[in-house]
This record gives sequence, C-alpha cells and structure tokens, in this order.
Amino acid sequence: MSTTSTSSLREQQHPLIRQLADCIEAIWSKYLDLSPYDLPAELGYVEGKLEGEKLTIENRCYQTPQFRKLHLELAKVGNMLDILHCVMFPRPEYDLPMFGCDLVGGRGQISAAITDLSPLSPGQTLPQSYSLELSTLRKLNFSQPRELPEWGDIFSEFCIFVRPSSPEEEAMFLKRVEEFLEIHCRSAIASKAVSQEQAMQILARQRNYCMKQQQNDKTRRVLEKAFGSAWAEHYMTTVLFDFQDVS
Ligand code: 18B
Repeated sequence: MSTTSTSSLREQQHPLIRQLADCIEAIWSKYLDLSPYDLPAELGYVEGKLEGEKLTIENRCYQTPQFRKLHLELAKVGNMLDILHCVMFPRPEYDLPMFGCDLVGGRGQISAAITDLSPLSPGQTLPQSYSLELSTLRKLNFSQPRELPEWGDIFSEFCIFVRPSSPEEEAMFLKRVEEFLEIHCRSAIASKAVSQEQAMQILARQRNYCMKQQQNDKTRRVLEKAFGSAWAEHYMTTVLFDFQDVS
C-alpha cells in the first residue's frame, strides 16, 4: 500500500514536523506490510475552534501483522501551534516496545520534541536486542534538555525530550527518530510470537502505558479548549491512547 498521497495540512506545518512525517511514512512503507486501519469516520479529519483560531486534526492510520495500529497525526491551531503525534501500538503477541513521538511547536520554534522506544516487557525492560542496539547509538547532547512530567516513568533510558535550539539540533532529533524507527521496524518483522501468558502480561503493560499517557494535561487542555471535555476524553481514550481491557 502506498502512503504517498498528499496531505493539505502537512504543507503548512513547521519544516521539522513535515520532514518527520515524511520520514516516518517512508520507513513504514519500506519495512512494513501496511493495510488500512479505519478510525471512526468522524475522527479522521476534525476541525474545531480554540481561542478564535481554527484547530485542524488530520489522522493517518495503518495496521500490519506485528502492529495493531500505526497512528500518525498532524494538528494545527491557527498560526499558534503545530503538532505531530505518532504511536506504534504492537499486537500483544509480539514482545516489542512502544514507539512514540510528539513534536509541539509554535511561531517557528519547536518547544517540545520527544521520542522513545518504551518498554512493555515484564519488569519494564526493553528486549535485550533493543538495549544492545540502542546502546551503540551515539550519545546526543542537546543544549536545552527538558524534564519529564511525573507520569513519564513509562519512558526508557533512551528517551529524548528536548527543546531543539538550532537547525543542527533539529537535524539531530530527526536522525535519532529515524534510527529508532529503523531498529524498531527491522526487529518487528523478525520477531516471533510469544506465549499466551506472556501476551497477557504485555497487554497489561500496554494498558499502563496508555493510562499514563492519558494523564498528559497539556494535550488534554488543547483538545478540551477546542472541543469540550467530553470530546477530549473520548478522543484521548479511543484515538490517541486506546487499549484493550485485560480480562
Ligand atoms: N503535548 N500533543 O499529541 N505525547 O502524544 N508531550 C505537549 O512545550 C498535544 C504524545 C509528551 O511537560 C504539549 O510544553 C496534542 C506521545 C510529553 O507536562 C502540548 C496532541 C508522547 C510532553 C501537547 C499531542 C508524548 C508533551 C506541551 C494531539 C511521547 C511534556 C508542549 C494531537 C511518546 C508534558 C510544551 C509536560 C507535551 C499537545 C509526550 C501542547 C494536542 C506519543 C512528555
């Protein structure tokens, strides 16, 4: 399946967001066997009003044999806020971490750039092959690292959370996301299904990851201001961070 159809929103986004969206889709189509994933029809493309500015949300979703949902979302609030949000939700039969990325910027400056391969395995550790490969990546120094919020204990030691302060730092961030995705997609297509018992544990970890992400008040506030609190709750729990209940 081709992912190259044009997006109207993408052309209007901060260049780093545009480049990252292109990079994510290029790596997905290079490695993964993509099929469509249908979001509820009314949630694929959404418009609202935030403080007199138009909030536009554009979603791209796929599934693959190893991932129950690949989600790439671009959002724009007038000329104030540009957002890229991306999460790859593994199927629980595979012992894979959760890839996540969020870029938030306004008026030409990215204020928050975060990416991680977050552990879902029992014991909250990454599979050994990931730890080994990620440890070989160059240690990056950003001039403005940012502090994770309290719910951020879901992230790994390899998590990057910064305010990129120059074109060089933006390029460094983009490159690191590309490295994460290359490692992740190559590992995913080579991975073997785990036992039913392990899958249940992984499912519980995925639920914990999503519940923590749902505590991000900064995301919730943007959505609440534009669409109201009931809609924000619905969107955060069904589109951004949905999970299957552990029976
Ligand atoms: N997020 N982000 O995706 N968020 O979705 N995001 C912000 O400069 C949105 C993810 C993460 O400091 C901010 O402070 C909206 C994923 C963390 O308390 C805003 C959407 C990850 C923070 C938004 C969206 C993730 C953060 C404040 C839906 C990680 C810092 C920007 C389109 C894998 C939280 C700033 C804190 C910040 C908004 C992380 C405005 C609306 C997948 C840790």
